[in-house]
This record gives sequence, C-alpha cells and structure tokens, in this order.
Amino acid sequence: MAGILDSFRLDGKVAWVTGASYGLGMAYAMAFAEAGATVVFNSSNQERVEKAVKEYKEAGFDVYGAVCDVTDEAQVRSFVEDVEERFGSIDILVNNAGIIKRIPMTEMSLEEWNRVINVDLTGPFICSKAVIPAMIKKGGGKIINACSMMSEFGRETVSAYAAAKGGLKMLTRNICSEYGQYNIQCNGIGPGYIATPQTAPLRKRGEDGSINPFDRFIRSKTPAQRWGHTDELKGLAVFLASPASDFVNGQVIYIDGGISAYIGQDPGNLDISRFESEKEDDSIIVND
Ligand code: NAP
Ligand code: GCO
Repeated sequence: MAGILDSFRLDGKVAWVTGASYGLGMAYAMAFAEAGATVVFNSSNQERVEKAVKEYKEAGFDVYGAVCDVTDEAQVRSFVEDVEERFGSIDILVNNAGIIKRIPMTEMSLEEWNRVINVDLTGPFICSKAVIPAMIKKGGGKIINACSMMSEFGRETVSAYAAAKGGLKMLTRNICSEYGQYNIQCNGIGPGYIATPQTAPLRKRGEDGSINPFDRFIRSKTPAQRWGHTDELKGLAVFLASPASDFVNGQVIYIDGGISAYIGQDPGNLDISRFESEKEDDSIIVND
C-alpha cells in the first residue's frame, strides 16, 4: 500500500519552472527533479541557461533548459511545443520568472512599469494559457504562481512589482475558479525575504562592512531575525506540485519566517552583533 510520502512524489510528471537559471526557480527545479519529475526550465539569457544546465548536471540532475522570454507569446508557444515533443505534455507549471525595479512611482517611466507588469503578471498569463488545454486533455495539472509579501503589502519604490504580485494573487484565484472543474489546482507560493540575486542589493554591506539599513529593517520585521534560504522553500513547492495538495486550490501560502504575523521591533534595538560575522551574500546581481 502506498505510504503518505508517496503522495509527495512527482515520478512520471513533466515540470516546467520558468526563470530557473538561478535563485528560487533553481531551488524549485532541483526539488522537483529530486522528487522524480522530468524538469524543464527557461530564462531570457542563453549564457545563463547553459551555466544553469551545467549546475543541474553537477547536482546530479538532467534538466532541459532553453531561452524563452515569458513575455513573448510566440517564444512561449514554441518552448511548450518543443517540450511536448521531447518529454510529453506539461503536468506542473511554476510561474516563477520575475523582475523588480525599485524606483519611486513618480520617477518610474511607463516603459519600466510595463516591463515589470509584463514579466511578473502577463508572463504567468501567457505561460498558463499555453499549458492549460493539454492539462485539461490529460485530466488535470498543477500551476504554482510566485506571489510575494507584495501580494499583500506595499512599500516605497516597488509600485509596479506590488501591482503585479497583487494581480498574480487574483490570477491564481481565477485560474482555480475557472479550471478547478478539470482537476487543475492553481496556488501561489508567497516567500518572505529570501537571499537570492533579486534581493542581493538589499543586503549589500557598506564600504566599511556595515550592515545595509534595509537588511537591518527586514531582520527587525522577521521573528527569526534572518533572511530565508532558497532551500527552505523546496518542501512547499513539492507539496503544491504533488498529489498531496490535490484538494488545495486558489490559495497563496506564505513562507516568510513570520513577517506577515509580526508588527516588528525598532530596528535600532536589534542586536546585530549576532550576525555581523555572517558571510556576505555573494549572489550575482543581475541587471534586467
Ligand atoms: P531572481 O534571483 O531575480 O531570478 C529571477 C529568474 O527569472 C532568473 O532565472 C531570471 O533569469 C528569470 N527571468 C527574468 N526575466 C525573465 C523573462 N522575461 N523570461 C524568462 N525568465 C526570466 O529572483 P528570485 O529572488 O529567485 O525570485 C523568483 C520569483 O520569486 C520572482 O517572481 C520573485 O518576484 C519572487 N519572489 C522572490 C522573493 C525573494 O525574496 N527573493 C520573495 C517573494 C517572491 P535570466 O536573468 O537569465 O532571464
Ligand atoms: C523588495 C524585495 C521584495 C522581495 C519579495 C518579498 O524590494 O521589497 O525585493 O519585494 O523580493 O517580493 O516577498
């Protein structure tokens, strides 16, 4: 008789993680491969795709990657057709690819605003639309959207990103509403503040090695007083991609170290001596 842990396995499934050349996407892809899935990924840059394929191989996973900009419907269609020919139709889609531009709203150009909305919200629409018909034919599927603290909260300089992530929460609920009858579950992962290239600028130390003021702020807002690590999100991703979550739909599950439950403490009262010796984050800072 199958045990409970078998319901977390992904054997025989084809999983597509968008934007998995590094960061959280790579963590999700590695986790899916470890759970038995055939994993494919895309990113917008050939060099970073090739580098990532090597990293997957070094980790023991044979992961297929190709360049595909999630905002380009023709590229997405061609990527999906290529994957279907090579591996079969896609059972699991993680709409992970995302960018952020930290600019005061009144100083943000329309082009900058549109780029963030296109990657973070329209991209998930394009990719979900490309895989849902085959999921319906196959009897079901899983769609997981990369939501955020900014699906719930605002903050200075991230207007486009927050608007996109708030919209992505509602797109998650709408895909659930429209396609749940076909055994498609669409849920969101809502990470807190996680150490990746996207957040590297927020942790960058001063010339004198002093802690970044935003780093201090986030630690004062997090009960554990630390940033999350990409590995800590793997379990939730596998859960939402697996049969274990077949009756979970339209939910955004926050994995944030408690930020969304805590009013926070005065950053000035934080004892930073505890983590001054932490190795400085060496994530690449990718300029999109
Ligand atoms: P990241 O380090 O910046 O990685 C973003 C990934 O998306 C990269 O693989 C990047 O690859 C790819 N990408 C960017 N634009 C793309 C496009 N147009 N088409 C295809 N791929 C594209 O970000 P992250 O921190 O891992 O975050 C991943 C997702 O989780 C994002 O949606 C982010 O908003 C969300 N999130 C992150 C955090 C956090 O604290 N880190 C918290 C909550 C939510 P290329 O550069 O090679 O294209
Ligand atoms: C920022 C950060 C956040 C995180 C994440 C939090 O500038 O505030 O980049 O937006 O990336 O989305 O959940």
